[in-house]
Amino acid sequence: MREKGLTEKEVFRLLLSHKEKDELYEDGRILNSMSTLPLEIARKAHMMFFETNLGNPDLFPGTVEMERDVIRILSSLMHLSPPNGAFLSGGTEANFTAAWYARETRGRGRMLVPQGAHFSLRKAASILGLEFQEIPLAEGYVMDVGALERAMGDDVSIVVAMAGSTIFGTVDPVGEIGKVLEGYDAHFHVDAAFGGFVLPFLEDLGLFRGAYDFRVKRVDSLCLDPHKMGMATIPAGVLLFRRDMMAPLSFPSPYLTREATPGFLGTRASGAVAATYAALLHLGREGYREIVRRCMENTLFLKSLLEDEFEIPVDPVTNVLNVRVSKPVEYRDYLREQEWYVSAIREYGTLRMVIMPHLSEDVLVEFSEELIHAKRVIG
Ligand code: 0PR
Repeated sequence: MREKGLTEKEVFRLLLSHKEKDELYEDGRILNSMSTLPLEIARKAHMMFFETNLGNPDLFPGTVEMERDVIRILSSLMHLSPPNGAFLSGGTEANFTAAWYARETRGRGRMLVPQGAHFSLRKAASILGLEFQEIPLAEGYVMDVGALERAMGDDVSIVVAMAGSTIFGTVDPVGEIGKVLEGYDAHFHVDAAFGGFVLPFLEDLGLFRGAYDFRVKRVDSLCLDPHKMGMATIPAGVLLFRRDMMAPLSFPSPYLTREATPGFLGTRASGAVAATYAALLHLGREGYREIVRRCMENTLFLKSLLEDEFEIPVDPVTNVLNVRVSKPVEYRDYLREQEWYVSAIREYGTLRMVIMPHLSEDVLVEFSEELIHAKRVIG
């Protein structure tokens, strides 16, 4: 550490030099991210509450109220009544918390997830000492319910279904999975980190049918991320649950005014809670619907630009598009040299593009030309 501090001007010059190296969502060349430029009002709300600590709720009852409102609004969006949940830092912490609860209540059994489920689940299983087991996918890249049925047993602690999967954006048959689980005690968690802020609005638009949330009675918990399609700031994840899950995950905190503190984190950032609150109130259902409509239109537009040149393994269900390529990593690296960012999915031999709100039609045309050019170069 330097002995004498720098002036504000000097520090900002350094900050700027780092910022200049970063990519900007605004430039529209980021197609590998599930986060986007937050709403302006979310950014402002975040700044208003950046020093508030939700780990010390007695000092910040106003922030606690906001958190409760967010849980109430999102519970209603996911058909959970009465409202019940926790504001966390993202999908990783939410998936971990669901698995943690399962282990505390069901013991150290197996965790069953569909193949290609987000790696945060494998991480949670590793930390918690659960046996991680992948269930193969059926047609349409969703969990094979028959295979799940064969894999089930009384030693399963938790089953996870995806509603908007990371790789394909697909939605597992949550209702059918719920039926399979009826005879078992396993915890049933839905990872809607990405799809939670997409599917309700696709339903409004008549573009998606099927239950993925608490309308399925067997669903115990579900997570959705305001810092993905929720247009809020990072770090924002929400875990909703039918029965209180935090009680078994609470630990004595005698020197605080509360006797027990729930969940994994201690000091908890509140800026993203305020940002989520602001985004939800400002956009309303109509605002989110318009954002999702545009993302979905853009996804189908990009598909139309690419489908003559590339095989499309699955018709986009949400705003995620995969195209089959000969060498995914080479394609990704080639595109990165041209400052286009996509994900290489080695297991399935595809490139994945997430069509977030920061992407425009013009940019997608430019991108498709570059990708088709890559095919000429790489083959
Ligand atoms: N569940 C699902 C379905 C996800 O897609 C993700 C993240 C998570 C859980 C974990 O959420 P947090 O990252 O908020 O904890 N999906 C993104 C992805 O893997 C996150 C991401 C994006 C990671 C870009 C790396 C990256 O370069 O695509």
